[in-house]
Amino acid sequence: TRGDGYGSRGALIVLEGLDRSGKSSQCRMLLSYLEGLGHSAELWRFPDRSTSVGKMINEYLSDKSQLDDHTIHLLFSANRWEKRSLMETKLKMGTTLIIDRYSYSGVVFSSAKGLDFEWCKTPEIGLLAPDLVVYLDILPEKAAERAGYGGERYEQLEFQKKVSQCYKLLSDFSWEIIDACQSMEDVGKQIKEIVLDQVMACKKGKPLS
Ligand code: T5A
Ligand code: NA
Repeated sequence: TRGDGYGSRGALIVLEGLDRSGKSSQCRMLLSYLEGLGHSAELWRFPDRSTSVGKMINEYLSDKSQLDDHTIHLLFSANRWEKRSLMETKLKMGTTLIIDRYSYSGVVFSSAKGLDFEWCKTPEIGLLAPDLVVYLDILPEKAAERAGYGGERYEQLEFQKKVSQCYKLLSDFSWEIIDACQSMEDVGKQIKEIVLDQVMACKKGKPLS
């Protein structure tokens, strides 16, 4: 179905941030908000641990396997590539996709390990560009106080400090930076307004790139 019949499409919305910044919680709230307004929407996340590539990533993140830094970087990217055509189909059908992490996570986590910044970007070229990137901004020390921290490979304070610096290098004026230390409800309120603007702009024919 094509919504209003004029080629209206869904919006590609990406949430980024440090581990435990609140992305998953906000993505869920956003999904029910958009659905409540009658928009077609889905929640996706990367890594998508359900695919065969995703299973390798999951083993790596849970310290059950060791991989060369370049190898795991390319697997994270491959995990996005295997969903690319479905992503395009859904958007063109009019479904808004809310994505918990995307290429930006791929670049910042690997460059925080010391891999070349430009090299890290290369395998992402050709993936769909988001209509909006929302960055949940939190100090690494604050994120570390939240429940469940420390369970996976990258959840270490010193490393997350480097990740935070890499996000600052990568971000640009188009990102919406939200203070993630506010209550979940206040963070949610700010995100909803900005996202709804994008959803409406895409319905009116904003091109996909
Ligand atoms: N990675 C990922 C790469 O290296 N390369 C890549 O290409 C990609 C895609 C897994 C790891 O993989 C790396 C990055 C990651 O290290 P993940 O599965 O997305 O990525 O893991 P996390 O980001 O760690 O996901 P989390 O679920 O742990 O964190 P979220 O989603 O940011 O936070 P959330 O919503 O689960 O909340 C965490 C806790 O904080 C509370 C929640 O209740 C929960 O307990 N909370 C708040 N508390 C107070 N105030 C608020 N405003 C709160 N919001 C949430
Ligand atoms: Na995690």
